[in-house]
Amino acid sequence: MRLAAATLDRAAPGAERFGYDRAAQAIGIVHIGIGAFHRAHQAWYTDRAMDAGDRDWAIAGVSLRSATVAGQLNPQDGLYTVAERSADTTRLRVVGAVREVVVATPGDDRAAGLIVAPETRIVSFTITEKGYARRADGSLDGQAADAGGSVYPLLHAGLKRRRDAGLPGLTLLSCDNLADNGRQLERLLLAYLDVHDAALAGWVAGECAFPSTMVDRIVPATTPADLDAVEQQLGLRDEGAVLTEPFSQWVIEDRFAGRRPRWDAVGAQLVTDVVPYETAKLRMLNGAHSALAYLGLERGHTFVHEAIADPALRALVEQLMRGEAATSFPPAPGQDLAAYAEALLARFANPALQHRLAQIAMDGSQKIPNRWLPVLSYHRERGTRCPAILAALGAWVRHVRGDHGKVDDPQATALQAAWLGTDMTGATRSLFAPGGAMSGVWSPDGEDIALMPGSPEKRPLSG
Ligand code: CS2
Repeated sequence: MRLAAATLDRAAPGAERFGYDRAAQAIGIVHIGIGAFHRAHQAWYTDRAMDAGDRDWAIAGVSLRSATVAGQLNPQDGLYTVAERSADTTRLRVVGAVREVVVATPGDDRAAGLIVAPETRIVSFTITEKGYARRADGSLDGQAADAGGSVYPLLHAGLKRRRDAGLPGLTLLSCDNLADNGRQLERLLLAYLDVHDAALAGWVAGECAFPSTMVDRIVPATTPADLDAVEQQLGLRDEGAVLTEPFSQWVIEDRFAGRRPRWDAVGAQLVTDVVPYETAKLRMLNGAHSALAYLGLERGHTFVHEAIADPALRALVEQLMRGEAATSFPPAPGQDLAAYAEALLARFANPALQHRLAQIAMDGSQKIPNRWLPVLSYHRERGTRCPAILAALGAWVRHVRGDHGKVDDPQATALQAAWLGTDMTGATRSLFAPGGAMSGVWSPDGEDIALMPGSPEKRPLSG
């Protein structure tokens, strides 16, 4: 029997669930990119905020490309389970915050209609790094921004109708792993509107707010075996279940255009400056993740917990986090980066998560400029080297050649072209050269390249 409003009473009594009246809640949030991460993170916070008495923050999810999540959640009345897995237990919570999922297809204006609804106060985003249609140097890629599945035409249509209806502006809340994600979304959206509708750009700049956020929860892609395990424990079939770790963190810049949910009542941190948290997270957690992905795949590992148990990789990740990333920015008062590194190592070691390195290895061209390159550039200016990040960069350059199968990256063709008729050194140079897939960002020089393990053999580390 499938999870849905009518069957919820049959869920196993051990599963936690919301206690508020779902039908009485207005939709206050439109979330674009309703993948597993949103369901295990922002929707989970919102659900608990409504449980704590906050009202009218039901979420309408929007998918920009695929109908998969709509097919999972709509037959279940939006209900799904978050399964928190540690080494010895799995804790379930059925989340009621999501009302419906709409697929934004050309010619169907339901998604824009959600943005125009007067009760909508927040439009939030988990569209992944590549969803922002940025070139490597951070500027808007106009062609990608106009392509099918892009978020920008939808925002254009929805915000224009909102302004024309005389409704107040919105908070546009980026929840993706980009440095200063709020400012980036604002800059990119205004660049898009400047070309298409300059008057609307003025209205958006004046009436909308773009807080930055740091989001953190490890959410591996759900597998069929995970769905079976949740079914066993819940007593109902849930096609939309998501698996995650017990840990979760959300730091939000308190700069909203109107009212906001009381996410701070359920553990989120509302702060005036997100940057130190976001920088630590991107450079230490995500930077270590990407290093584990490319180096771990080369060493024959499949999962994060296996890679971090490999002594050579463990030592490299400690050097990357503590010696290179943590020394590359000023921490906020009271921010303990040594303890943060320790906690990250423990999270990576969680064997119950089965977090695939291949999932993290995707879209490297979009991730590396936030995770590794600012650290390398910081240390180069001071004349210090980053052997761990350079080793990881070497593994990434080999990865884009296709060493681990098809390269899953919006720049795959350009990345692979860098390898045509050349070796590791030549490929690295041409990736970062003007016109290369990574041009316009920090680029390694001869000395850096010399430090990148250059041989094409599969096991470049000792140990
Ligand atoms: C990972 C992130 O796939 C990746 O690139 O590094 O999804 C990571 O698991 C999350 O940012 C953790 O909060």
